Amino acid sequence: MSVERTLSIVKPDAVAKPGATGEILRRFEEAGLTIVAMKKIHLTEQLARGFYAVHKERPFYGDLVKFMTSGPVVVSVLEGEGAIAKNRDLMGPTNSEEAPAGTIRGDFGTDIERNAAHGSDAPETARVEIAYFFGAAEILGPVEALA
Ligand code: 3AN
Repeated sequence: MSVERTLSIVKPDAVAKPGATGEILRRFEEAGLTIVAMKKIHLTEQLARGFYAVHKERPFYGDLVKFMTSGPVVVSVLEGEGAIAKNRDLMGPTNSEEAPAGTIRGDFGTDIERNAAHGSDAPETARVEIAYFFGAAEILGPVEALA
């Protein structure tokens, strides 16, 4: 396995629960993932539509955009060995109704839409999603990389 970076979003439903953001970030760190970039933002409709553009023909697209713009989110870049799979294991299955207790989606989500967290599903999507939210200078790396 190699060191990877993945994009994480703590979604509006989880951010709205007191203590949930901190607990989710704690789980990432406990699993050996390092937060190399992070910000709390309220997505505009345009940003949310663009992020989920692959789903634009799906029937749930409009509701998903509405949900993702309903409150602030915490977007971060997680780095570590096998970070993409590790993050997805911590999140659990997409549908919170099917996610076991102890997973992020099981503990903090409600259903398939309000599912507490997003994580990139592959190296290529991780690259695209990280670049969607963060410029190179906003991601922790060797100082020389910024020179
Ligand atoms: P994942 O985030 O687990 O990779 P995707 O990429 O299939 O799941 O779906 C992206 C997001 O779209 C999900 N996180 C979920 O919020 C939403 N979504 C997926 N399928 C549905 C559905 N059938 N109804 C409502 N929302 C959905």
